[in-house]
Amino acid sequence: MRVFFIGFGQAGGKIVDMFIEQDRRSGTQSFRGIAVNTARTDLMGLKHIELKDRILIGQTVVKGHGVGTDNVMGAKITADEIDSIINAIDTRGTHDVDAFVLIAGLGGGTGSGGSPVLARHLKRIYREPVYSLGIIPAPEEGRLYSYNAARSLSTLVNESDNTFIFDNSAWKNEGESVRSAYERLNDEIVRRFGVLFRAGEVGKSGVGEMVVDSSEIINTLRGGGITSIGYATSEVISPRTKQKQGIFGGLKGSLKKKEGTEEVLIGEDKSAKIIALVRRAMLGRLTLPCDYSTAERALVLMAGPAEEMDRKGVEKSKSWVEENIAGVEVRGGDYPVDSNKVAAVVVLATIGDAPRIRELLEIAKETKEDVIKSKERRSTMFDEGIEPLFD
Ligand SMILES: Nc1nc2c(ncn2[C@@H]2O[C@H](COP(=O)(O)OP(=O)(O)OP(=O)(O)O)[C@@H](O)[C@H]2O)c(=O)[nH]1
Ligand SMILES: [Mg+2]
Repeated sequence: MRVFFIGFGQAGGKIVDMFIEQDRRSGTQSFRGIAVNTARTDLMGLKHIELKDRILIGQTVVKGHGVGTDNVMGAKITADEIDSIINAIDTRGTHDVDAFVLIAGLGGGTGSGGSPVLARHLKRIYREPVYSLGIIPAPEEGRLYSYNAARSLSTLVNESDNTFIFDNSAWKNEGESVRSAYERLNDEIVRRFGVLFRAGEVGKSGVGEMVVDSSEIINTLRGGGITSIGYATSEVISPRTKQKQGIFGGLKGSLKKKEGTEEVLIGEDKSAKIIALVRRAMLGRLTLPCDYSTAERALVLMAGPAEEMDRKGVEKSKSWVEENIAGVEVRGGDYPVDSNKVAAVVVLATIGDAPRIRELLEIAKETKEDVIKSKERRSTMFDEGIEPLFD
């Protein structure tokens, strides 16, 4: 799908920078991206987003030094300078875009406050869906970050067509600080969402067995609310590689390769392998740990060498996912990429329960006692009455 990314704040900018790099490397040219920030040094630190696509806002207020975790100020600056942000987006071209994706760390000031404001305006102006990818802070970052994230999130979910969540605390290792883990976490984010967002684009590796186009992604996300993503990969020994290596001749269809504790089969066991991979993706660590059985819709995506793709495998995986989620709408497909791995992504759309979201909202409620009821909500998860960032 053709995605226009907007990285808001430092985390958002860095992640969009990586998506742009990934897109250049893969040669699909399906991504376009800009970074918006109140801090000049953060923008200067980016590597792949062109200089003209790095937009500094709030210069008259904070002189390029950032808003220092004040997300109300982040929201205000964004609202005041919304015309120049929209203008920058327009200038980059939006006619061939399938969706906008806003990315921000929700615990700070700029991205946390600014992304819901921008989502609201983009939705008013463009017909294409506006999705957000919100990164939620780990508890160790402190209550202020959780409070910021909870307020931003409830507003963001209302303003976006769907909100993907990545939970930093679920992804950092025991004993590792969140900060030192950023690079690794960003890599995990871009790998997963890269498989999802590149779906439907025809690369140099050709078309899939069961083509999935952007409308299927859009329909999966139609319910709004919060969405979590599962991902798993396995190595392949493709016939091509075998020939090249010249040592596996004659074993086609029965060759096995050990990957971790799992035996990976090729040849006639293609569909069994795909089902196993999809199960691992959905039952493993999700971007937002949640009860998958509460998901309203799902999308199963496979990416890998063309000879590894299998329609039956995708169909069977879809049925398995359908048996395990609340809703009955499960879509699926595959697309070839030039890789020595097969990747499966399971999109669990519009989930009904996630412990970390509840916890975040609880912290925010305790932190702010004079809570007011938010007027309009899409997600039942926000029935806790957290004060929104703006009305
Ligand atoms: N996964 C990940 N999370 C990050 C990264 N950088 C920051 N975060 C998270 O995002 C939150 C917000 O941080 P920033 O993106 O630096 O904040 P900002 O939007 O620039 O806002 P201000 O600096 O306060 O103006 C932090 O509390 C972290 O939870 C990163 O590189 N990767
Ligand atoms: Mg910053």
